[in-house]
Amino acid sequence: MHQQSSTRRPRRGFTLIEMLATITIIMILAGMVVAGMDYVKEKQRRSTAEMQIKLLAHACEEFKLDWGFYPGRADNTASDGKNMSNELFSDLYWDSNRDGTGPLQDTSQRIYLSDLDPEHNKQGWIDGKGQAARILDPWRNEYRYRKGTSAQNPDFDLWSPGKDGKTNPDNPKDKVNRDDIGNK
Ligand SMILES: [Ca+2]
Repeated sequence: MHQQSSTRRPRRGFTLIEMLATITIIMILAGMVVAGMDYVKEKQRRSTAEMQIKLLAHACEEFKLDWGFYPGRADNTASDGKNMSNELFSDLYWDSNRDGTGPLQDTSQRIYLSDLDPEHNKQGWIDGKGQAARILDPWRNEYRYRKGTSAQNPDFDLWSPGKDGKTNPDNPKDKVNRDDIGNK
């Protein structure tokens, strides 16, 4: 009886190899969870951008119905659409009749997209205060806008440079365009 119990090895817990294997498996599982969450977040950001572009594009069409031209000053035809989101903001929300008075003083002017109200910032897309505000995509980059500059799209182009924040509308084959959202 005594001899039998002495031949049984006492349990020593995990060996180093077992510990390493366990930790590795936990890390792989955790990595999969994080990757899965990133994937879902990215998908959400993309669909948010698609929805926001639709909102803005619709407001641009409403603006055109009233004024006969699309938002943005005609002399500004930056082909990369940079630094134009403030002009969209101004024409669609802040000062659509271009008389130099904002919505607080000028209550008679039309507001084409109330979601651009910087006070409520319903979409979380407004950067900056008052008339200097810019419109950002879900990756916190400015939406790109240009009008009447491309042969494919004679009215206007409105797009997000996507997750990489880069876009090259002059070369459709450029890799940086792959994650872009919207028309250009
Ligand atoms: Ca891009």
